[in-house]
Amino acid sequence: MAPQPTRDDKFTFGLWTVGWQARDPFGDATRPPLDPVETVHRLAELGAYGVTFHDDDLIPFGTDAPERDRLIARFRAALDETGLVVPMATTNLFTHPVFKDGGFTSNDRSVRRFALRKIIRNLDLAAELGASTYVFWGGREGAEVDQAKDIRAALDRYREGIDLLAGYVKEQGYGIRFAIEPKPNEPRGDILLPTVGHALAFIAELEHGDMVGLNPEVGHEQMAGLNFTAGIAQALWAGKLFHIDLNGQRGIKYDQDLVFGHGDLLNAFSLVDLLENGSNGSGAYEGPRHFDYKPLRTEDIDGVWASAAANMRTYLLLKERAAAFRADPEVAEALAASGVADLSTPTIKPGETIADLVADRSAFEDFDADKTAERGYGFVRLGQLALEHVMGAR
Ligand code: GLT
Ligand code: MN
Ligand code: MN
Repeated sequence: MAPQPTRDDKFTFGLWTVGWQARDPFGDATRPPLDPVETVHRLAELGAYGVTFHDDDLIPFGTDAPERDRLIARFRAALDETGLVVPMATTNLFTHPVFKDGGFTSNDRSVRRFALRKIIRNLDLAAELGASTYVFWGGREGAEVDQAKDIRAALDRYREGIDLLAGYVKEQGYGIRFAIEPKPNEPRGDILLPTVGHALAFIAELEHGDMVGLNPEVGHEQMAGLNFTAGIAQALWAGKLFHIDLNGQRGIKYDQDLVFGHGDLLNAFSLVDLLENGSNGSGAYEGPRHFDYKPLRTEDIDGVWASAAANMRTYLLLKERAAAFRADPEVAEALAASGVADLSTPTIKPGETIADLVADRSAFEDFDADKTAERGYGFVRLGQLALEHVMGAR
């Protein structure tokens, strides 16, 4: 029986995902534009929970005020009719040529001031529409030439901008938190805050770091050759997984934005297992499951909606597989044999001091390193059990 998505699954999509007309650096659009109102209706029919947008996805750059109001009103009406929510919004600081050297970190101060104003306007709209997360993806914040960008000054300006906006959100009393989305490169040769780790370190330097977390994307970490599930685990550990962009990527190459699971399927499995079962059998992440993918350029409009459904179906199938994995007694036995739960025991006993440790002969003088090294950890067995569950062989 095919799992059917429901609102409770909290699946969300960006207007720019299904709405991507498939223009790429080598070719023209292969699909007509999609009306955001139609997108809302189609996503609702497919069982999605919400929709997200950049300012310019909803209101084309340069639209005058009355037309802006009209576009917002009809979008709002579609949300009301369908019950879809807007849990997240973001700013387009990358399409217009004015942002060719970045928004927050352009060498041109007037561009930086314009970027802040553009964000503030859309933050107000995001709050009006009830969004609780505001994403910052800095695709143009970077450089190709080492001498062209003073990275430390750029980070100063990035911090200045994020702190200024965070202060504004607090002042206005908006129930919004910020989520920074790392990416190593593309469109810039090198992008600032390239990975989850860099972004976490940046957040630690902020004045308003308490309301700033992450929106990691599967493909972006994988473009850097990193393990996405491990990165998500560290974001959770830091209390900073505010949002997530799910998609697929096949190795270190350009950003593919494939359907979720259409890449490293085993890592997608461990990711869903972590999100759904990560905290002692209950979910480690309660936020939206946001798909940030691009329907392949080869697809027509039917293929677009089929690919949207595929993201949700893959997630639900992996969720089923993860539940089966966790319920399998052989898995429980293999986990125990591997000592996975033993890592939760603190290395130092309660009340033990460093002097006690130094006095403990069994920890060093009498410790038989060679004997202890004979232990096999059985990790391959665990990996094989995971793989067999993914394949539906167990
Ligand atoms: C852009 C990018 C995505 C970001 C979006 C948010 S825009 O499509 O490729 O990864 O999440 O700005
Ligand atoms: Mn991407
Ligand atoms: Mn993304």
